[in-house]
Amino acid sequence: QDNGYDLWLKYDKIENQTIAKEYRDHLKSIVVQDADETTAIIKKELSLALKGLLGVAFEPSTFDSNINALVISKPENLPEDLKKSINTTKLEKDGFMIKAVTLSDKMHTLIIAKTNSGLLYGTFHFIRQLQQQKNIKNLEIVDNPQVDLRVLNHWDNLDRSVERGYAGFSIWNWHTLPDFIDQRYIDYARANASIGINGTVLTNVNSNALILTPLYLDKVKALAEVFRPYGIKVYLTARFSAPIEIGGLDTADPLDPKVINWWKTKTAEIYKLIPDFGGFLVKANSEGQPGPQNYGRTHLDGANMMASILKPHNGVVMWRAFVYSEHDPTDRAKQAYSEFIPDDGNYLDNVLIQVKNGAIDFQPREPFHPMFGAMPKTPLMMEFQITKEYLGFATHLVFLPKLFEEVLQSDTYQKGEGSTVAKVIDGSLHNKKITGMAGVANIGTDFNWTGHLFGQADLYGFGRLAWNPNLESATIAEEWLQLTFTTNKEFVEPIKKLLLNSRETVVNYMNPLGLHHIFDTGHHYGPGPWVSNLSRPEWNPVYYHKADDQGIGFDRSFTGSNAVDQYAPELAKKFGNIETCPEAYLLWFHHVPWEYKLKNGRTLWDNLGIKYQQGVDEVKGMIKTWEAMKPYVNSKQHKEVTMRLNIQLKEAIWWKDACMSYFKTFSKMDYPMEMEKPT
Ligand code: GCW
Repeated sequence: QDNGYDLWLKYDKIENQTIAKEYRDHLKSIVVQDADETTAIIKKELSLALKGLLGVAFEPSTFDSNINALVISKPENLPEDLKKSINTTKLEKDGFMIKAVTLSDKMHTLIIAKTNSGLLYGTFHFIRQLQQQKNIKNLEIVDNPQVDLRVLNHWDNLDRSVERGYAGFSIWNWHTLPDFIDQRYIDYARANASIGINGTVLTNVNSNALILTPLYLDKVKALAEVFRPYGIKVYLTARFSAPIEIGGLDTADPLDPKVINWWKTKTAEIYKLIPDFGGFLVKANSEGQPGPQNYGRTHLDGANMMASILKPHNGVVMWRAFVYSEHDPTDRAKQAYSEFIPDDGNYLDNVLIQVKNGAIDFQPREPFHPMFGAMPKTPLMMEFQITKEYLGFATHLVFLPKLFEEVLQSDTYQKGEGSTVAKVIDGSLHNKKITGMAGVANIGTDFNWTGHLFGQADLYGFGRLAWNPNLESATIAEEWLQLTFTTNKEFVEPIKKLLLNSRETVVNYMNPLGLHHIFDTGHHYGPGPWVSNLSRPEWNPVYYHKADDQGIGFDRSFTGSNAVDQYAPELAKKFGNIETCPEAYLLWFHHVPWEYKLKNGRTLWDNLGIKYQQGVDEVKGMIKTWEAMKPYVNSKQHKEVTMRLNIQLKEAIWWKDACMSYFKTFSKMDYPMEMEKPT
């Protein structure tokens, strides 16, 4: 029985005979031009797909204009007859074109790309059309990736534990590498390539420097070789103090010639093993990690030092902006902006600043990070978290592409109306030369890769949005459901709705109305708004909700921390005024009196209770909807999802009861009548 291992690459037989016949007629011969490692993968994928979907054995052939053909080729290698029928001016690097062409009564389907990776992406896209049983007669698609670096960040440690990983252990078996190549590595590369991911950072941003030692670099090389034909580059995290820890130096000062030299030699060593190595990802001076500030230097000094060394090798530095310290007691949300913005224009051109979607930390809802759009001269990469650290781990069902879409479609107003975050990320807002999107992976050794079966949708959606940040989450949901389960509308429609609502549901039962970071300490799983005894003030939930006898919420307006001022004037004004601030962000930006009336005429206190209750009720609704889906899902998977939904319901009630009874000690008001009282 299906155990979820195949992800969205399930090639089950197409039951609709009319469609299957039509496909078979159109795919009478398959022509793959070129012969190298990547085209070998393309052939293998096509043979798997055609056998599974249509029961057809795949025989590669040469082009014969008298037989309907699928032709996969770079423009210059196309058979002469076909060259005339295409126009490749819109085709960009790694993009692809799929076009149906009729030539003397025969119908040919062309997949054209300028690079091998492009051909592979085009092939996967074409197979998706078949899986979704789309009409292929008039296909005319040009699809170019809108973002250059589409990378996964694994927070995997060398002992195979995964920081914030909820799907088993790290899939990298460092012990048996480099000689043992686990089939998982190949399947991983295939799955990622199928959604356009072209880079992977193998190690945790918090991990030690051992990965940079020769023993481990040999293992990294082995993985890089598996990934290469799939168009995936390997990157590593570079611990800033590596020159001390593995280099025997007494400093890691980025301006010290010994240190510079150490990084130069190390980098050359890596490129000798892995000529297409992608570069470094760095977490510096954040949460106790070492960095240039330990030596009185800046992020700029650190990033540029590494970038200048990587430059001749065509490598990049992805320097994280997730920085905050206990020394700025007023508002942690402001620190990254203050530290990075002044250096806009001073970073070397192979530095990307990697910015989390919001200014705090992957909360169920945050306003977009004010750095987006505010560094016109510096490439800013998005960092999303695909693993659900603050959204119920791999236990709760929450469809993240909806969250990603909300962030990407937010308007920064940095170049007037319409300056969306998506335009910052795809580089179009300020003509960026290099662009990127990173996702903290939710992959582990669990059979189905992601623990919760529906976690696969988050991975899928991340890849699709990294390719095109303007894709709609509804489109992604529909695609994923059709590929993973069935094209039957009776299933797809209700479950699509369930997916699209699930994000608001988790916000309702965890962090409604702009509440944030009220999770229990360390693990960040359940509620812990009362926690106040941690050593660093900004780790305590009470720092964020600031509930007192008057009200609740963090005043980031002009009267408070003034974090609103980091946004464009239009937004600073809107967010900064309690009357115009969207209710979804109310307690993010304001300390609001308990009795304050919201748009529905009810008090803030009542609204909190109503939202928490709504979250609980919505999970009940999800359970009901899922229950009715039994006929469409295999019984094992159906049962597993049901069990997780039941936990989700229990915990939604836990969140409601814990938070409301704690906040009641301040508000001293009665629960609204809509809310089921804590027992
Ligand atoms: O949210 C915090 C996480 C840490 C993580 C850190 C970061 C990798 O709780 O586990 O460390 O963010 O993003 O650096």
